[in-house]
Amino acid sequence: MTQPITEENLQKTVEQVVQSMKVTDIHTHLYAPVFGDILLWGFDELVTYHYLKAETMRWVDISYDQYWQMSKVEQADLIWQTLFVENTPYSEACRGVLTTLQRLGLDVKSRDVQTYREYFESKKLEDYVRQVFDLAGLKCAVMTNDPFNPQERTVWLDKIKQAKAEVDPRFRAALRLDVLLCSWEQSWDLLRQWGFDVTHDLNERTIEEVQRFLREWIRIMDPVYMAVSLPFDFQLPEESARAQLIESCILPVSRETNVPFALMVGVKRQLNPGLKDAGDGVGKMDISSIDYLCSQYPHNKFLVTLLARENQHELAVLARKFRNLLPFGCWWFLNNPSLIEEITSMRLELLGNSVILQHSDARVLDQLIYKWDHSRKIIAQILTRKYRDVMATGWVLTEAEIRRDVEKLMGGNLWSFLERKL
Ligand code: RAT
Ligand code: ZN
Repeated sequence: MTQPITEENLQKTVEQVVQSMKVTDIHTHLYAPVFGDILLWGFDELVTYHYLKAETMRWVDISYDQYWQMSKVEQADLIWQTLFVENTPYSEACRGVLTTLQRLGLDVKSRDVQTYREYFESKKLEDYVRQVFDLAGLKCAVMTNDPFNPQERTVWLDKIKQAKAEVDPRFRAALRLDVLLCSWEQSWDLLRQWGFDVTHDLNERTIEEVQRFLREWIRIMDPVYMAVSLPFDFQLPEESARAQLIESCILPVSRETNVPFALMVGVKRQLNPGLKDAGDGVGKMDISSIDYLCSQYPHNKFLVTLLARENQHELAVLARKFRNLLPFGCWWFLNNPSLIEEITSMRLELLGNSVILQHSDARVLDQLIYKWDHSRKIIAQILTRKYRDVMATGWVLTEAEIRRDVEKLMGGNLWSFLERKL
């Protein structure tokens, strides 16, 4: 273990370390089994992933409405026929389905959808979660928890809070605040119905009460962070309810409770509403809003991922300036091999080890398998190149040092960021 790494064993060692590292997946849309059927899994869910719906709708000659009227199984059959039978499935989302089936031990060349369905039907969810976590090499997955979602709320308030039950420790919460921040027109009234003394006008009392709402949900969920997905035209400072809620409510509570604020910026919401959950696009954001947050709130911690490729370099440069900013992952449309390669290389060159390289964004449990499989391969290749360059100077490395680096890059930095005093 402390033997120096040689030119000959470098690649193999890095691959082994990256392959075997148990990761913290900092952003997913998965749920612990206690949440019931909002945890998606199985063949039909895999194949009807919204990334694949968008790809299918480029080919088929049916209206969006006709598509949405189909049952889940019919949708899956159409997607399979269109993308896997009539075309070669090499888009990243298609290949992901194949990697998943293969790693589960299914015969991909049979193209036998019936057998695939039967395989999942024979599974018990509890065992299957364990199997997927093992195959994906996960220590824990951070969920996306919306206190405004009625189904989720009920589980938190009835099952977890009342029974004083622990959420499955493999799943950690993230308090997602899109509804509070981006739909104040509706959310203030819901808060009022839930007993918070708020008005539409963001006066002093309302601000105190929104803070109380946040503290209460932090107590209930014990989240790793509070998060919001923001549109590409997000600006701060600005005269809007959203900006005021961030500065007057989120940031003070985030600082006081040491629950960082995660900003995911760059969506063009519902660019094509006919596609529903597959209808969002991407736009370049003005990074000066993140400058503003990091410099004006030096005692707050920010986790940031941006959706536009064009924003990636300036985000890495900004992180060099502010230790309260931790960039993470290659998000959504960036979670493709060519872009992971580019963004990850650049981040390592500008930030060394002080970044979280990847998250899965899995919406379907089984996707953990392929998302981490594909990312690990690219991360190992890039790190091998980086270590080779360092070794070319005469620098000597050990396996323990490689393990230390990879642990930080694949989630460890999240936990040290949470504990760090600023
Ligand atoms: O990647 C996705 O599945 C997107 O639809 C979004 O959920 C995005 O990741 C988000 O968290 O808003
Ligand atoms: Zn997401």
